[in-house]
Amino acid sequence: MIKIDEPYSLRLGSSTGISPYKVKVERRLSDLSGYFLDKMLVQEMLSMGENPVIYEVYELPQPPVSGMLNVGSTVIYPGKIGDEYYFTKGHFHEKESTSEVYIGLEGEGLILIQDRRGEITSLEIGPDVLVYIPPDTAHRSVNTGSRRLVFFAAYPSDAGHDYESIERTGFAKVVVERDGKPVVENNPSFHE
Ligand code: S6P
Ligand code: ZN
Repeated sequence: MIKIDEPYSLRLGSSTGISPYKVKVERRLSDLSGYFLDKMLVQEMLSMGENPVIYEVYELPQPPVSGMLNVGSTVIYPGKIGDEYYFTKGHFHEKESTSEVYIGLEGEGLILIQDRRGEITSLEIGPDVLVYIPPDTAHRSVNTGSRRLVFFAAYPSDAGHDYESIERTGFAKVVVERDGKPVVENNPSFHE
């Protein structure tokens, strides 16, 4: 058993990305209904009782105290809503000075990183790739592959999550399939 404040080691990989973990969060289509471009399709799927798991987060959280780190993993399942690949909600950290590091474990995808002015960068993630997320940027992960995308994350435990700010504007880009390949396009519903 891992105890707060004491040194620990854990294992990366397997079905949950990290083991052991303490908290599991599951996000289904119904939790993300306003997020995908094709809202009609989402409503149609939900009304037919189709509510797939889009992603799961496994975490070993610490108390929200400056200097401590949370570690976790995210598993995004392969799939699309229309042409749009499955993704995470995306968030800024409430404490704007906090950054984060992701390390790819399995599968392939893109991390969208957007600053307060709406400037956006997309970076590939996959096994043995580290992605650095600077302070005060919103981040969303997208599974562009045909298998699970799994990555490890470490971030200050007092960072907090602000989902509302980025939900209001949306991300400036979307990741969609065109001719069988992932393409990053301007988001027609983005508003600054
Ligand atoms: C936490 C870190 C990740 C995400 C996870 C799910 O700061 O960035 O653990 O929480 O990838 O994404 P979201 O946007 O639903 O929290
Ligand atoms: Zn984060």
